[in-house]
Amino acid sequence: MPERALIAEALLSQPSLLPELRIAGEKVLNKERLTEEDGVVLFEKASLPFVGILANLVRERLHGDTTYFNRNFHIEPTNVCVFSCKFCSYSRLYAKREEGWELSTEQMMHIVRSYDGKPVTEVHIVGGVHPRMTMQFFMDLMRQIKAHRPELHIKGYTPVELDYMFRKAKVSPEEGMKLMHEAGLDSLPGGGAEIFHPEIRQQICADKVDAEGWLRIHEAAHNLGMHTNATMLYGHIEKYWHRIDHMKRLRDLQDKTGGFNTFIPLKFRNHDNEMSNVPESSVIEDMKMYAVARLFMDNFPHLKAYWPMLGRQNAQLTLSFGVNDIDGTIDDTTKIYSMAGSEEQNPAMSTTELVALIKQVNRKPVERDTLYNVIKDYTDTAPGSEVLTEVLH
Ligand code: V47
Ligand code: SF4
Repeated sequence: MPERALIAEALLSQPSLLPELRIAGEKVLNKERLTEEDGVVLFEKASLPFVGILANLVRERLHGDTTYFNRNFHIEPTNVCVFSCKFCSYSRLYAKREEGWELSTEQMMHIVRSYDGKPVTEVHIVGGVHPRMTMQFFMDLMRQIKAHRPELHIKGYTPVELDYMFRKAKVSPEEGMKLMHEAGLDSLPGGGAEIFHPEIRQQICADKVDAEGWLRIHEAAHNLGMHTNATMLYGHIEKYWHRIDHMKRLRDLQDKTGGFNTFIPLKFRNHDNEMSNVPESSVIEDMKMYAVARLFMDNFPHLKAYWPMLGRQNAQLTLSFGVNDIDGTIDDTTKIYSMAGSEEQNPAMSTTELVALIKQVNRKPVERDTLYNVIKDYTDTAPGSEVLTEVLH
């Protein structure tokens, strides 16, 4: 039996262990699904080492030491937004005519061209919801990107943006997704999910797409054969059961479609927004969040920690609490976190640094594309040799 399984068994044989934790732990050892009650119990009663050992067992069963990253860049078309999420430090309210940026198609194509010859595999397009940035506008942008660089994977637009565009264009989510896919959209990022339960959603982001709308758009994408991600904004006013409810809705859709790749818990940051009075979660809470997610989301292949948000050292730590992907970019220009007070104000990390960061905690760095096809295994590369590969690509 592998050492990790022995450790987990020893953990469950402790006489002082609460019976409900033993039941949940045994389910994990026997590869059985956790109920919602099990999930809440783990959050409420388990220690960090308890959930950590079990989550690491699941992580290593699924992926061994492999830790994925990819090379992408972001385009943020605008920070002007018609919505008014209370946690958002980034948007400028359209209704109040606040100053913001608004990129033209040509400016966005200029960003795309600036990566010519660089070994990026993905562009992540996400931003505020601007009334003049319609479905036609983005379909035209995507056609231009594909004409310029056909193999570049376009991951873009959350259901918040899509729902607004589709309603304006008077098309159903299913029709809208089909048109966007035909224009070049390859997959959806995980944003806009926040907390699905209306009790919390009403308080933090009442005016944007609701849980059913979010899930319907992802389901439509899955039915077209597209893969998508899912996030959860945690660590603010929600209770543990709201987190479990959120993850359960995602797990149910995944049972139906199998279209999700990755679950990404996003730590709420309280800098410069309308929820600045809400304290941020501790690092213990953050690691517990990742661990319980790995245990509860048994049908999600991947669990991602977004390193610009957590900082490099905490991102390393997540790799022992269930995480097998740390996103990773050569030049991440996203502002949504730096404006909310993330750990990394200038979130750019070279491949060399990212590989070293993963190796330092004895994991195997593997570069992937958006769909987790392996691009390069860096396990046996000498430090610095990535630079050569970058030049040669
Ligand atoms: O939905 C906004 C979050 C999300 C704050 O799919 C905040 O690969 C914390 O979803 N504190 C958008 N979080 C970004 C996103 C994402 C990021 C990286 C990778 C992927 C992927 C998706 O950002 C929003 C919201 O949940 N957010 N404000 C804040 N103050
Ligand atoms: Fe707009 Fe997104 Fe900010 Fe909400 S989180 S206000 S939808 S940019």
